[in-house]
Amino acid sequence: MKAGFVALIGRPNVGKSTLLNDLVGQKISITSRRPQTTRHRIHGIKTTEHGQAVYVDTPGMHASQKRAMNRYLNRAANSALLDVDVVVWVIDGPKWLPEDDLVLKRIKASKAPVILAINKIDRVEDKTLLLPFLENAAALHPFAALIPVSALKGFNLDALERKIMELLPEGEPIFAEDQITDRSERFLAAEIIREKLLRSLGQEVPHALTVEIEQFKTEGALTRIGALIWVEREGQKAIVIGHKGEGLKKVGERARLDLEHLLGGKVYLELWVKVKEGWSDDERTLRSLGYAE
Ligand SMILES: Nc1nc2c(ncn2[C@@H]2O[C@H](COP(=O)(O)OP(=O)(O)O)[C@@H](O)[C@H]2O)c(=O)[nH]1
Ligand SMILES: [Mg+2]
Repeated sequence: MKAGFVALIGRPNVGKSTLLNDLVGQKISITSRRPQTTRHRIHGIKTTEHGQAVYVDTPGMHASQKRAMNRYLNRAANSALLDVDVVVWVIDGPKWLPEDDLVLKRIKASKAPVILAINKIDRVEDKTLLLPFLENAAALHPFAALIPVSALKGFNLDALERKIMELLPEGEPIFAEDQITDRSERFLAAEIIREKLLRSLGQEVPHALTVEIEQFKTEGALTRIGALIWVEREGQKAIVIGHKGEGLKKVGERARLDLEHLLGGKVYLELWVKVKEGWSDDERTLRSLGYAE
């Protein structure tokens, strides 16, 4: 049997979390086009007859270190590289940005074998572009493999999984065989609410937003969840709530459906929006809101 940790790393928005959910076969990590969708390291566990792969989803590596939140995100991403057996570096098709160079530097410092996963291949219309790109990429690092995939369409993931299994060390399963994540239902609930917010809001609010679960109570088949949505300014609060409360209502409805699916029962969800100025640039507040290693 094989067993070990597999880090999914790369710059923001390349599809790391989509890939994690696909590999595990269940939605564990939230996804959106917005920056900072993934803010935590999240384990997704996949056990098969060949062994157990513990995938570690990470925040995107990015250049900005300005705010405390950005520093936290980079720490969480970088430290994931330290103790893993295999690294899957995800890139966005043949689209190379300066932040990919930053990731390259980081993987050079890691001792684990690296698979380059060229994702979003469904978007590459002219496949002849791919070959010269792969040749150039192969020269950057002694990769264990270069594998074109589409996390969204589920294309070529079996090849990726096979290569990962091959590279994992021999060992006994690390987690119980039926466990699929290391995160609590409470954590997943906060994330689901944040995903619905990210997907319904414009460009400006995502960085300023976090969700704190205040109440999580199971009463038979019903779960009562009360959550605080923290933003940084009054204007953002108005945007989240929306005209006559419609914005918040939609977010609540969408989140409730996902939560009922996750928990397998009825959910009673209450959301409040509150302002805490500068929460994302204050180390202590960040820790109190769960942004701690
Ligand atoms: N077309 C296409 N879009 C994808 C693919 N994988 C992910 N995406 C989209 O890319 C965006 C970012 O995905 P996400 O998994 O959150 O990226 P992350 O920031 O690297 O975790 C989302 O809108 C996904 O639906 C893919 O294979 N093809
Ligand atoms: Mg992500």
